[in-house]
Amino acid sequence: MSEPVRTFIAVCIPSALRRDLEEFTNRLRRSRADVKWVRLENMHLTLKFLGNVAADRLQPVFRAVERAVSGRRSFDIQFGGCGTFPGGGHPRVLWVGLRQGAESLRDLAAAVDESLAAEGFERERRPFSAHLTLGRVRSQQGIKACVEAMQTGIELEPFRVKEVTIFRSDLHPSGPKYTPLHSIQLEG
Ligand code: 2AM
Repeated sequence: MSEPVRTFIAVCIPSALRRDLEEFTNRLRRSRADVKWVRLENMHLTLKFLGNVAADRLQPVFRAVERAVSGRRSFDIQFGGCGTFPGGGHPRVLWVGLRQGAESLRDLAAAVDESLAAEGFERERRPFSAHLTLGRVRSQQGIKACVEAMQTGIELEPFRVKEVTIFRSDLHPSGPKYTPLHSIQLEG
């Protein structure tokens, strides 16, 4: 039996935008909050997290995502605004939201979830909330200043979502390594 593969499905972000996001992160870093910041190469928009998938189930995952994506058109996304999970006190996740394209992304995530559920994968129970994780809070040390710094907000150029990618995630002490396994193009 081969090792299971930690798997998730996501939209990739153009490298120029990831650089802009990193610049914003660098401003937040100055608060010296105890946050594990997402590395530039790891920034993405998650559509669905599957966790461990048996290696022989990967092909059915690819086919299910293909069915979900098939016939859907590419769409524009624009980042804007920041927030935390949970909102209010004791944030655990710091994120950038969408000012454009959130509904299209939600529809796409719902289609992917639905298609994978038909293959026997567990349905997402939480409502989809479009976000790009910038950092994960380790302790609340310095977090207030960091969240305050986030209030300046961020507004980036829009970009077109043209494909959906299935990634494997390998966890290492130095941080996760994400490897694209299969990409599926949206139409037009
Ligand atoms: P996040 O951006 O909201 O943190 C790879 O781990 C991706 O899968 C992350 O971007 C993460 O989303 C998402 N994900 C969703 N649920 C997860 C879970 N239970 N464990 C790890 N990652 C999860």
